[in-house]
Amino acid sequence: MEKDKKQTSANPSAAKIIQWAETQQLETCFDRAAKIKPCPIGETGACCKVCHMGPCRLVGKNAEEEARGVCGATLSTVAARNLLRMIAAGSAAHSDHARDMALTLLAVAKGEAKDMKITDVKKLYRVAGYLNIEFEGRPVNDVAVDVATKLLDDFGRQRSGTVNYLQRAPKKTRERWEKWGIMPRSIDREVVECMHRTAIGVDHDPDHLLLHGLRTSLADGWGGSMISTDITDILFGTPMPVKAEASFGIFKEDEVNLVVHGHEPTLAEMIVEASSEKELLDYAVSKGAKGINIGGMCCTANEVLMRHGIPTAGGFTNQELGIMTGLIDAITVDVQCIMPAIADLSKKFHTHVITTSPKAKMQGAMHIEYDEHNAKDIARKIVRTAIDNFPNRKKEGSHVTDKAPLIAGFSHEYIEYMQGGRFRGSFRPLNDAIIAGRIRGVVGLAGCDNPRVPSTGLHRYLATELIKQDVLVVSTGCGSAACASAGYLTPENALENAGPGLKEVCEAIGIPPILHMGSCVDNSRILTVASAMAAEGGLSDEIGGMPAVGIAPEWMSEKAIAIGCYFAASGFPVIFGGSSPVSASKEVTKLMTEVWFERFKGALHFEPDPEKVLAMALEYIDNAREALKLRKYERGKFSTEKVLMDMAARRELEKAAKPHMGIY
Ligand code: NFS
Repeated sequence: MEKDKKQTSANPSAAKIIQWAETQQLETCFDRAAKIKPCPIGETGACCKVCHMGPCRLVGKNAEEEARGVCGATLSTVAARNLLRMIAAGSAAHSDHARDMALTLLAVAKGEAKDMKITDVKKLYRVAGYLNIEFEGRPVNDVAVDVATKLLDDFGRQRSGTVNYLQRAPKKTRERWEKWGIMPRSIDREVVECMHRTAIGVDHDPDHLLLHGLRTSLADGWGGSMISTDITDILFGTPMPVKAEASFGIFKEDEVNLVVHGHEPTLAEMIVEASSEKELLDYAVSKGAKGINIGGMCCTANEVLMRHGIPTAGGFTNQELGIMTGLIDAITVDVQCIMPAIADLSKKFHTHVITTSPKAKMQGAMHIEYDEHNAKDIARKIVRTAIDNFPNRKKEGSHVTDKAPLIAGFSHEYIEYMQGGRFRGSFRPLNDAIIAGRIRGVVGLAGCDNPRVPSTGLHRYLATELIKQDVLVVSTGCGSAACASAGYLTPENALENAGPGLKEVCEAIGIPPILHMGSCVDNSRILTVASAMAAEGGLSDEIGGMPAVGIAPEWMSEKAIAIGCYFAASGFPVIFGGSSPVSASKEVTKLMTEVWFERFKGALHFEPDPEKVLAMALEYIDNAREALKLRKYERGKFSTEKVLMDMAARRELEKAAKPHMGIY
């Protein structure tokens, strides 16, 4: 990472807008990133500011051995504490979002949130099954009340017990957690304990601190994030493949453009519904527009893209650039990954930035507060605000017209279904394809895009190289947006770029070689898929040891750290791009790589060189194949006995087979 060089985006449309911004003296995160060099002490984890005797900077030649804070804290204590606080913040963000989803489900089930309903009853029953809640013969809303109540217990459980969904992990994975004492008790408790342990003068043992970090991250992955994914599916539908478009060309010159940005899907869902109401469409026409065009940004985009095919303008680094098209009449934001810069920037155009969460306001933005009890009316008010602003488009922005087609919507349920149909859905074909060497392994490519690198470029590079090497890529969050804007999320990409084995698999099922699995909380879907693969047999009988790796090449958010840690604790080797926030301490680095790998078969590495990231991922995959005694991966050579089912074969099976109810 060249931290003082101005970067641009690897997406040509974005790069065009960045260039245009320069000619207009408009500042972007790319300019600010070049201007602000990261503090070299804080960047490496060597700065302690948990009390006011400092901040203490633990630097010097032998800092790890000799440097001490005023209280005597060592560098490894300081680095571990800093990481723990990142995990706490990241886990808190996902899980607070999840709490709101659980409260919404409760309100819907009790009839207090009349504009929403339970859309996917089958998913509700599946979740009730995980939670040992009786569902047969009971009114749907009663089941939903019990489900929401039981999941809400996961946030504040005070005494005995652990987070409910840990039971969905393979037994062996759970045994490792038990052995090392990292079964999370409840989400809020683990987050609070992180803050307690890292306060001045409490926990000073780096290993002990980091183990609690893993426990907290598991509360995020198998708690908050998984809860959020499930409840969002129950309320708004479990995703299945859907066609859509990505990049800045999604904005329309002759329609009202309203962007939903942030993370929580509820208001965005209401806006999508409201935007097709006749009254509002007529109102838009009365203001001279031909229609109402909803677009998404960041992870809210992924939520509505997965369920409704709403187009996405991209990930984190695109938010200012979207406004610079001059075509956005209003942009709603709720929580997380929202740059405060957009409030000022919007003043230079006609765009209204509308904050909607009671938790998050911005100076200079309009505030229309969301309330689930009155959701649709609030959504209508927002749509109306955007329509009213349509005639005010004045400043010529940087209009770009490029957009790419994509297919999204690969929920774990659909991935199971596509491998055998409604009654015989299973993970057998995927496991067999890996065993046969058609698919070398699986990589979860996720996380932010970042203005300190050619943004989205690292995602693009790794996605392309991995599929060439017959690695199936599953993506979420801004990683998905990066691949989408590049046009990679299409079955044609498999034909053109995938290695021969992966290509065959993709052709047989008709899928892209990169499967968009949703928003950042939907990384939990990857945990579910990995657990299902372990249960299916033939590979590892736990998540650890699978030929599977997690990569977040452009990470920047604390949420990414929490995700990296819950993947590592679950048994995935994880590789992050960029610099390490604990690089000052060799001891902490060793704990997170070698020691975690011994204990959990997972690790968290930081590697700035994308070529090395790729090599490391392939090495992990090949080593796992070898340890599982699978045939050595050789491009174009695989056993032919096991063939994936095509559509016709799947239909045949469906006719005869009995229903299949998986536990995952
Ligand atoms: Ni997740 Fe990164 Fe933010 Fe979503 Fe994008 S920046 S950690 S991917 S939008 S949460």
